[in-house]
Amino acid sequence: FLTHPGDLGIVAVGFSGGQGKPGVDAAPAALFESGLLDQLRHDLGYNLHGHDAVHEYADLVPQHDPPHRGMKNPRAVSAVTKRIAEQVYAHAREGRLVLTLGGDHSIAIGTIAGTAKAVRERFAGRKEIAVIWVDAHADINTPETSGSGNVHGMPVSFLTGLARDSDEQFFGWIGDEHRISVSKIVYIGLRDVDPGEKRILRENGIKAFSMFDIDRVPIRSYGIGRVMELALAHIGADTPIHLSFDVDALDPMWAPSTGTPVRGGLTLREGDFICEMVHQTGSLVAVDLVEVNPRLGPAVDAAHDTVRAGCSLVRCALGETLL
Ligand code: NNH
Ligand code: MN
Ligand code: MN
Ligand code: MN
Repeated sequence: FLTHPGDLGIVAVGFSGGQGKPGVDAAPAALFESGLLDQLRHDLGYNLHGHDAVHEYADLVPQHDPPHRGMKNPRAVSAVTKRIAEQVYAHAREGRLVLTLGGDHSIAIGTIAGTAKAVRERFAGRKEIAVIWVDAHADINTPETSGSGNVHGMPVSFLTGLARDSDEQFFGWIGDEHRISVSKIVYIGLRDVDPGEKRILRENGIKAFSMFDIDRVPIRSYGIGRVMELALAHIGADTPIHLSFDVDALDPMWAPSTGTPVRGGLTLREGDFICEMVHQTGSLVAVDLVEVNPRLGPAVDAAHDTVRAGCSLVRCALGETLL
């Protein structure tokens, strides 16, 4: 799918408006400071594009942004994700693999909208992307089922059309060309899913592998290897893949510095393995790494550990650890 597989478009998003905790906007700079760009350039040999700026989108964030249908910062998140969709689309249209560094997970509204549109155009509507969503959470609340009003818990409902708004300034800009079908999403790592989200997953027959499925206890669980086989089989060969990785999928032991840590998660090795398996398909078109918050965490090393884990996931998704 990639016309230039060695070319990597980078979108660094310093935005935190999809949730309430400041600091997640500082993740791209922290990842850069820890040497991620040099690793991608020198160790992995990518030609980087767009890596010199961390975007803050200050011009798109209004002074006054009262809730709409219970969503917090709705105008800001809508406008910023619309811009991100354009940025990701511009890279993908050039045949580049696209790496987006968040920022909170609301930004996936933009990244996935951008790749979905680029892939549809490239294949004249004959191909659709699949999305592998690695997360402790399903992020498929509608504005109406959400208990928090945080848009980072809603991106999948807007991307699938389960949530819609006709007003341009409240995600009305999302068109059919940006959407993905519910049959093309696979979740991995779920362990904190809201009641309304469970109903949405069930009613739409959405493929999801929870921590139970990944468990190492060989009862009715599969283990991560079998889960990845099943996940990729569900997507099918020759399908462009967008990997959206929320660092809170990892156990807080590995990634403590994140807004909503949930114990009982993936080991770093399992996270890396997911990324390696996806890389190995040769079908990867875009990767998001989100919810690293270097300002949070219990201990002094927490932020450092989380940033390092994030770098490791990205390098694995981009092929470093495969011989
Ligand atoms: N499900 C909750 C909500 O809708 C929490 C979402 N938090 C996340 N998602 N970090 O990945 O607000
Ligand atoms: Mn998430
Ligand atoms: Mn999450
Ligand atoms: Mn490779």
